[in-house]
Formats: sequence, structure tokens, C-alpha cells
Amino acid sequence: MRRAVCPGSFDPITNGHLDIIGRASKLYDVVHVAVMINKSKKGLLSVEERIELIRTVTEEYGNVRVEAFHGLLVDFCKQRDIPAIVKGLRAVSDFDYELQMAQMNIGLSGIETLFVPTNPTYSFLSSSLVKEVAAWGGDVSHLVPEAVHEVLTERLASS
Ligand code: COD
Repeated sequence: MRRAVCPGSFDPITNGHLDIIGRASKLYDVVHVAVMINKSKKGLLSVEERIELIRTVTEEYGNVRVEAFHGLLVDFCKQRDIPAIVKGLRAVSDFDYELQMAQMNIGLSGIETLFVPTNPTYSFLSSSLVKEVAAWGGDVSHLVPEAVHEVLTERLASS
């Protein structure tokens, strides 16, 4: 069975993330989405909320498993026998850091990283920009799945 992981913070999942996960789900039998926990970074959404939203919006793919992990991504992969990490590349600015992580990960474990070019529609899109625009009342409904938009609207209205 061919397995891959799409890792991230997903705070929240955007249409850019979803595009990469959907494309990976056509290439692999099982795609694991790993919500990596970074305790030093306080998110807008709890890890449980992120997982629930990702499960909701990836349900239609039928081969996506979502879970949280605290630790190194390569340990997540080793524990589940996952040989490949799939990452989206938005721009040259992503490349330097993504290359460093890919080289570190293969050096630590032999686990390969495959880069998928972002859909140009989403090449400027990040979770942090979505949160910033939404916090100032901007319309982000075309940038995130409907379920995420609902949670963002509700959360930001009550803050
Ligand atoms: N279009 C396409 N792809 C996108 C887009 C977009 N608009 N936005 C994001 N992506 C993809 C990118 O591949 C990105 O890497 C991934 O989605 C996740 O994005 P975020 O913003 O949710 O998550 P990050 O960048 O905070 O995630 C970083 C990781 C959690 C993957 C990384 O820090 C990690 O692996 N941490 C675990 C600890 C570890 O192993 N550290 C050592 C690393 S060598």
C-alpha cells in the first residue's frame, strides 16, 4: 500500500492545503494528514478543532486519515511506515526552508520529500494571512472551505 503524509499546522486548513491533499490523494493509496503540534505557538483553533475541520473537508476523498502528532515528522512517518512527505511549494521564498527541511528529514531517516507546485490560484495563500484578513473583517470565503469560514466568522465575532 502506497502511503504519504501531508504535514502542517493547519491553523486553519485553507484551499491551498486542500488542493495539495486532494492531489496527493489521487497519487497514493492512503494520505495521512499530520497536524503537527508546536507548543510554543498559540493557535487560533485548538488542535481538536483543526482535526475535525480537516476530517470534514477531506471526507469526500475517501483515503485521507487525520491525526495530531507532537514530535519529529520523521518519527510520525517511521511509526506508520510512511516513506514519503508531500509538500506544496508556493514560491521561491518557500523553497529555501523547504529544501533544508527535506534534506534534514532524508538525512535523519531516509524519508523522501516530494514537492507539488501550488495551484496558481492559491500561490499567495497562507493560514496566517487568512486569519489577519478575517480579523479585520475582510472576505476570505473564497480562500477557505465553507466549514472553516463558518468557524472563523464565529470565532472572530466573539473575540
Ligand atoms: N499552496 C500549496 N501548499 C501550501 C499552501 C498553499 N497556498 N499553504 C501551505 N501549503 C503547504 C506547504 O507544503 C506547507 O509546508 C504545508 O502546506 C503546511 O503549511 P502550514 O502553514 O499549515 O504549516 P507549517 O508551515 O507551519 O508546517 C511546518 C511543519 C509543521 C510541517 C514543520 O515545522 C514540521 O515538520 N514540524 C515537525 C517537527 C519537525 O520534524 N521538525 C524538523 C523539521 S526538519
